Amino acid sequence: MKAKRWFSPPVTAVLALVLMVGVIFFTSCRDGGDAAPAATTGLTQDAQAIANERGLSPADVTAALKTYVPSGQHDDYIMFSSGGHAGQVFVIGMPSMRLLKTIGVFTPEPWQGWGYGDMNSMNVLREGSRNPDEHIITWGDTHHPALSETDGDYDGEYLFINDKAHARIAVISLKDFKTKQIVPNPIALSNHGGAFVTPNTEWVIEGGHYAAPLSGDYAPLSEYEAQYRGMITLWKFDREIGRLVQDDSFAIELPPYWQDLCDAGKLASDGWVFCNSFNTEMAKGGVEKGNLPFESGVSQYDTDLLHVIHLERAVEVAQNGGTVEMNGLSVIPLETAISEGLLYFIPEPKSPHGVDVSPTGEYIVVAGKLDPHVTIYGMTEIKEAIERGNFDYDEFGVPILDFDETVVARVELGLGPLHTQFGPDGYAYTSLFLDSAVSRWTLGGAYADLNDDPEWEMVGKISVHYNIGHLTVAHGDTVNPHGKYLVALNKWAVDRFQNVGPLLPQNFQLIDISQPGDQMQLLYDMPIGVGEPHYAQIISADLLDPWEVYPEVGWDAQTNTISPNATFQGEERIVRDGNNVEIFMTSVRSRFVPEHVEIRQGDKVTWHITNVERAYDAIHGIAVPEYNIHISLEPGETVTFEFEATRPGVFSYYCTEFCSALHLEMKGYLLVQP
Ligand code: RUQ
Ligand code: CUA
Repeated sequence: MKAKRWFSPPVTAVLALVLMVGVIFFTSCRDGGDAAPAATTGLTQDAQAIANERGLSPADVTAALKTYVPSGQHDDYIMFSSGGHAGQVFVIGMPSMRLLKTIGVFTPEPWQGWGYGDMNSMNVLREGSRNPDEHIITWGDTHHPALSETDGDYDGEYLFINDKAHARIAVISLKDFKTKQIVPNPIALSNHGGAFVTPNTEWVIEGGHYAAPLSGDYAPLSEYEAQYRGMITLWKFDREIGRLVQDDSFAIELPPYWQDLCDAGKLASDGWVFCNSFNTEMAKGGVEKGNLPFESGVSQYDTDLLHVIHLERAVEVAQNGGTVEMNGLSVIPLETAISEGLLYFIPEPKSPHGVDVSPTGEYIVVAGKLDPHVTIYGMTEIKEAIERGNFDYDEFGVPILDFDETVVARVELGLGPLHTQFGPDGYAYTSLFLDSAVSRWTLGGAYADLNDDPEWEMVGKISVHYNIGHLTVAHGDTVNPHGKYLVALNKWAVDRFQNVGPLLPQNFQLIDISQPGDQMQLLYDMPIGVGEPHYAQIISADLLDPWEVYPEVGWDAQTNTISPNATFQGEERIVRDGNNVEIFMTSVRSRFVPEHVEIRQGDKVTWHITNVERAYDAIHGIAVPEYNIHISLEPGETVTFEFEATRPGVFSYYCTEFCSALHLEMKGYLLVQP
């Protein structure tokens, strides 16, 4: 290992850069073309004085220069981060680390009117609830966002994310950054191995987590081995309609181990899926009864079992009727999965967490929380071992491939390795939870042409603050990693920020990984005061092509067509049919039409409102406070909400977005006669 020590350039060198930029700026801006020495010298002295006054080191100054994005300029990359048990998605610009948006997904979000009356959002939340007549679920535990891919790289069209708590997957369109669908898994209690997509997004992977009877029925823990099961679901994604289609999806029954993270194969491993598992001990807990607690019960064996799933073959089996139906979902029974040769296991180091497929698809990297190494399996070796066919079997009859025959390398990195991402230059990056560090290592044979002496070895390590979970690199899980930036998603912040009470933010740390070897520079700490984020993906901003305004006035964001309830200016009206009242309203700067809505107590009100604006950023909101209604009206959008006028009285409805100088005048009266 050639450890090159990197010395931060002295402040003067950095300031020389500032000076040069200043000279160029002044030169190009002035007619005469002659620089203004006084001004630029002044700039240098100012910057030096500021650095001195604020006690900034040369490294601080370079970090500031690398992250600062001036007003009016845009970030190069966009990070989509899970919002953890806040149930949302954060959209963050990079390298500025500015929060651009929080997308309401599983959790209602009032600014966007998500879950506060807008029938589209209410329907998504309702359909996403397992027993909607009993209760609508209004939160989720998001872990893993997955950008849609074409040919194994992000295409900027859709985002998927799992809800571990309720075994659900959500679909978000990146045309309007709105959640379009939430699907509850009909046979699972919880999920952790989702969302991950296959290289062309034909399938969205949802791996389970804690084993339970797939039927959802009761079974005592004494029948764990017989009645409890794991599962993986392959959701078919229809890109045309932008929805997961349950009728074309299927699941595979798995032994009652706890399946953990998954990843889709790509290129060399295209058509395969990999999932970790833990609790292959099938520990049942019950510390209060004198049993081993889960924490030690599930960590007794030296190895757990990497699940290697032949997706291509599973699809054939599912399409040729090799499934049974369970709660409306097609399921390939475990014995069929075994007999059809679509499920294999390989021993993997104790308590594995992340399983990550390298950009060429050749290597499958497993990090075991209780093993200081990452273990790298070769797809060529896996296929050969399956071909040879001399298997061991687990107690459910699943063939187990030999560890030594399928492992191509193990690299010692440090304590608590969790997740791995990749760079464009043969580097891999692994988060080390216990070490609070990110390690950089070389993927031996993978990039023989890029490295003189391809090795499997660690080449650098950088401390992070503190207790890193996931890490993410720009396009770092695709066939085309960009490198450049890495974000450490740290669970603990401890002393990094002002104390805001005992509940602390998490800490996203931006790290510059553009230089080789052990040169990695910490650039920025971003507190995340909503939590708790798990995984995030970083996409080049130029791949996103969202709408500025909806394509046409009267747009229904859910059907992606003109709403039958679209209302155009001059057509506003209130229609009564018995005690059903239908309102067709428009909004434009700065009025609602109509401004008086007179109804009677007991009326059932269906209220359609169209924002007829075509100007970028001309948003209106409408609040009807008595009924817990708040709607966001984006330019062109038609929204419907409903309520029953239970109480007589005078209510005002008003616009909640500061849309114009006369925004405060944008209101109306809702008069409910007794
Ligand atoms: S995760 S604990 Cu390390 Cu992806 Cu969910
Ligand atoms: Cu419209 Cu304020």
